[in-house]
Amino acid sequence: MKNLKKIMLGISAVAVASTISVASLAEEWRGWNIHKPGYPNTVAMDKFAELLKQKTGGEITLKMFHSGVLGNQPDAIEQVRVGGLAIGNFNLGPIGPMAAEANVVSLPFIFKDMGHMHRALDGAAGDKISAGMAKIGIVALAWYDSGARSFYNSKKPIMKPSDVKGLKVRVMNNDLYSGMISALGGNPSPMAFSEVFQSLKTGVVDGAENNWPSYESTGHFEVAKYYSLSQHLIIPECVCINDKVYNNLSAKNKKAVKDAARESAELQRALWEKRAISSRDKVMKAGVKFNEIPNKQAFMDAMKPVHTKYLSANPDLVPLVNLIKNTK
Ligand code: GTR
Repeated sequence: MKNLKKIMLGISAVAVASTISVASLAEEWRGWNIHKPGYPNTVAMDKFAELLKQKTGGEITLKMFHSGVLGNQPDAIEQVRVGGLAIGNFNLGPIGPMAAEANVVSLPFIFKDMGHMHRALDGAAGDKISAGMAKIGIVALAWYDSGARSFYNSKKPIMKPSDVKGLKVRVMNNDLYSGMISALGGNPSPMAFSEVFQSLKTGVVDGAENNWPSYESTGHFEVAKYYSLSQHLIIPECVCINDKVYNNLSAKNKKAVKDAARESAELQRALWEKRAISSRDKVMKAGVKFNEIPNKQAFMDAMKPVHTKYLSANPDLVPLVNLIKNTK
């Protein structure tokens, strides 16, 4: 009996020792994503997790939490900063208030189109934005697409800036967006993404702004049927990792993580292109009242004070803004 006890103790000691050694070899990360299953970002982040495991030979695994179940975006960004979460797929909009360089992408109409945004992000401006994010403890591994954001609401088509007058418009948490709505004479209402559907439905807000895929995936098109193609913001998104988690990796695993993120971004961009079209088709079929904006310059002019105010408060960002504007 005594011997059996000794044997059992021996076995459990071995078991404990092997668990410890496995645990210290393998890292298990948690990742945040706001979107639902099937959304391009969700599919791409799952692919990222799969590639990560493959490329690190199982040394790193990532458990993705989708649909915003781990909380709203500003809180999740904070969690990645402090290391409560390792990774997130974030829109640069809510990162902007924490990282000045990242905020320049939230100046309305700063990018002419998606191509311009890609060239700027993949070039010197992207490096400066990444450096700004690194200062707050976040490493941008790759950039995802998020299309162009346009206005939608439950009241009327928006054709000219004054049509926004008096409308309550939901925006993401960033003073630049509140300033943008105020500049048009509307009432900005900063609010978490998850609350927008109910707020549109009950009239807490009249409208919001987003790209086709988010307008569709959230069901906002069912409760705010006027979509007006203002395309006032083209905001990139990132696959972002906590800096300490990243910097503690071996050179080999750092490369594996970056490669996995970049490959997932290629997939995300390809899926995005298709989804932007299928989402638009779906909401049109569902009876959305769509309109183009006859004179976009009028919106650019009306939003100019947002640029002026921001750049006079942050003169050190003028060169970065010019770098973006001059990116061919
Ligand atoms: C989506 C974006 C999300 C979130 C959302 C919002 O287009 O992918 O990360 O920022 O918009 O409006 O809150």
